[in-house]
Amino acid sequence: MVKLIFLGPPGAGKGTQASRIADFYQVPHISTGDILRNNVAQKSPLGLQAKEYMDKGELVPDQLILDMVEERLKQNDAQNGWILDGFPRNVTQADFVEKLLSASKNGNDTREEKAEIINSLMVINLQVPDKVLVSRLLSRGRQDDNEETITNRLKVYHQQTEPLIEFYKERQQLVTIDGNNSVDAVTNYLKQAIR
Ligand code: B4P
Repeated sequence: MVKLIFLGPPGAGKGTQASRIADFYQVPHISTGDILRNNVAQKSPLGLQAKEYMDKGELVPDQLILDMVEERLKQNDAQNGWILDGFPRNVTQADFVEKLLSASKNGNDTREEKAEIINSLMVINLQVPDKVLVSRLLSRGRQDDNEETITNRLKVYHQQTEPLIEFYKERQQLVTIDGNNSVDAVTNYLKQAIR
């Protein structure tokens, strides 16, 4: 069963690659950024709260994100694997994923079974230098792709998300891929790396 997390700074190509790999393995591509942007477009209560954080390049508060992800992972299409793109983005969110994964379906799983479920997770760290990220994002031009917001998103990434590299390295779940290559080349590296 494919259970993948795409980790990486803003503009590393998480969305681009997660969508290709999800098509390849026929599993849902769950992007917290996309779900949030849909909510913003629909002016839902979640969207109205999330917008101010996204516009500033801040992380949306955990409580809003955790409920949203838990709901999404309960849906039928997510029962046989998934790709999480842009989630987790801090240690609280990573702890939450681990808790969700180890939660037993019937309460009877042995310790070994739980460990196996957690071990089935693979985390892809897409590495791209900051300078390249800024130029990619400026040329994409989404609402949150202006210089001030990009600078803050990178700062937030280095402070809050980058520590997850160590978190997943310790758990031997991390695979680092050089994302500073053509889109097709990165997809090929990923297909080779995913077991
Ligand atoms: P996201 O939607 O996750 O966006 P991102 O990190 O900026 O982009 P990504 O890495 O997916 O880049 P992409 O493939 O599109 O987050 C947006 C905001 O939502 C956050 O700032 C935050 O406020 C909020 N949020 C989301 N998840 C959250 C969470 N879990 N907790 C709290 N808040 C959360 O690629 C970028 C550009 O590069 C594209 O134009 C693409 O075409 C280009 N590109 C990609 N790969 C390339 C390559 N190999 N070569 C050249 N260009 C490439």
